[in-house]
Amino acid sequence: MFARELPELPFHVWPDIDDPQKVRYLAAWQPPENLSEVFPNLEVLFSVGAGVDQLNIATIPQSIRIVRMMEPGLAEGMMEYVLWAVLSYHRKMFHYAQQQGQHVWQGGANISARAFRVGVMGMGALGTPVLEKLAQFGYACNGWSRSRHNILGIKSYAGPEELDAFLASTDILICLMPLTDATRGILNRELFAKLPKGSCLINCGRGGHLVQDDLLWAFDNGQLSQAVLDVTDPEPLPKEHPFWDHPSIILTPHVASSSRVESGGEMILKNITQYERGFEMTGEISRSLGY
Ligand code: NDP
Ligand code: OXD
Repeated sequence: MFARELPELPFHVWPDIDDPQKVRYLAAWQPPENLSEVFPNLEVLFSVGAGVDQLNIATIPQSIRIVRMMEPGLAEGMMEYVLWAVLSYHRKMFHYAQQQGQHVWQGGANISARAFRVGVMGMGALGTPVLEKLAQFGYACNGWSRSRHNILGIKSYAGPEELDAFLASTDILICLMPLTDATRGILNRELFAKLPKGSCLINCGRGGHLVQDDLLWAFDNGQLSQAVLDVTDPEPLPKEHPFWDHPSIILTPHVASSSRVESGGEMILKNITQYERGFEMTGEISRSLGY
């Protein structure tokens, strides 16, 4: 793709990088810690994922711009995953899968999607299309983020002062925030206690958002009835970890979404072109906010 679209820009795949002094752009998940020693003339670091929490931003020289992945394939995958999890909870599919294991045939009522209030923490490149998709399916949708967002049909809550009101009107809580100093451990006992009793948690953000013991507390106290965790800390969890066999936890191995090769490559190409023309790049992070 690079050879076709930007033939004047030599493209190398690690570790076959030719002269590291000539490297101006790097696309990576976890680049080497001593980035500026390895690539002294690096100008832009592209994270191949949406998140940048895998980078040690403080050690990356200020002169290097950091750009995360924002591409339609990531959003599409996330919409599919969250829709699957919300529909499965609403239509009791996790419960029926357990029943099948016990050879039990016992149906339940047909409850409207409108009866479920879905709250998405993080109304960004992924949270917004997820909210829009869920609203199409009839769920009552709310979002919470640092700043207010105007999305048709979605109630937007903003900042710490509106978090309690958001939680009080959420039956299914979805975490789609970046992991930063401000959000680490945000899914904790205090937060769970503010949700209606028996709520469901879907964590597609990062394992570091969740305080694991507090999740077990929330089940023991009936505060939560179900969790779907696509991310854990560490990944994978140790074999003896209680989450593996917990009847109310569904674990998936960090597969909610990922960057797609074609559309992700196109995004990096487009950003390099923008950068070389002196324009803004899509997905450049704020170093002070950490996302
Ligand atoms: P964005 O940066 O586009 O959106 C982040 C959202 O979180 C924004 O709405 C932002 O608010 C909000 N936010 C950030 N900090 C806070 C805070 N302290 N309080 C309240 N809201 C906050 O990110 P993406 O949507 O692209 O991705 C989100 C995350 O999803 C990634 O960082 C990654 O961790 C995770 N992810 C997981 C995947 C998986 O497979 N499980 C795949 C891809 C991503 P505001 O709008 O006001 O800035
Ligand atoms: C990402 C991820 O951040 O896959 O893109 O988790």
